[in-house]
Amino acid sequence: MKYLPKLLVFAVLVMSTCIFSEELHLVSIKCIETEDFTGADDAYIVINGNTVWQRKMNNGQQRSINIAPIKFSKSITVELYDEDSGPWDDDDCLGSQIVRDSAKGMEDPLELHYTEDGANYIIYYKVK
Ligand SMILES: [Ca+2]
Ligand SMILES: [Ca+2]
Ligand SMILES: [Ca+2]
Repeated sequence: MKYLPKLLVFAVLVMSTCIFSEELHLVSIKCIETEDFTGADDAYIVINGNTVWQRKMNNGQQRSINIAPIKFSKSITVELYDEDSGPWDDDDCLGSQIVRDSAKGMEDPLELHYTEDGANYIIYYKVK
C-alpha cells in the first residue's frame, strides 16, 4: 500500500499527457484593418479565459507572438479582442476561432481569420 500515492501521481501524470497531447503554437498576428478608427487597436488574445498576449496593432502591422505553447486536447478556442477604455466603450470581440487537433503536424503555419466589428486580422499558428 505504501506505493499507492506514488502510483496515483504517476497515473495522473500519464493520463494528463495523454489527454492534453496537442500543443498550440501561436506564431504571429497580422492586422489588415483595425477595429478602432482613431488609431491603433489594443489587441489581445484570450485562451481558456486568460489573456495570453496583448500589443498595439495598426493597419498593415505583423508581430510575432512569443509565448509558450498551450497544451490542449481535440480543440481549443482562440478569441481576439480590442481593448477600449471609458465607461461607455466596452472591449470589442473581433472573433472567436477554433483550432483542432487535425491541424497537427502541418509544416506551414495555418490561419485564423478575425473579421467581426469591421476589423480584419489573421493569426498564424501551428499544432505540434
Ligand atoms: Ca474598439
Ligand atoms: Ca481600442
Ligand atoms: Ca468598443
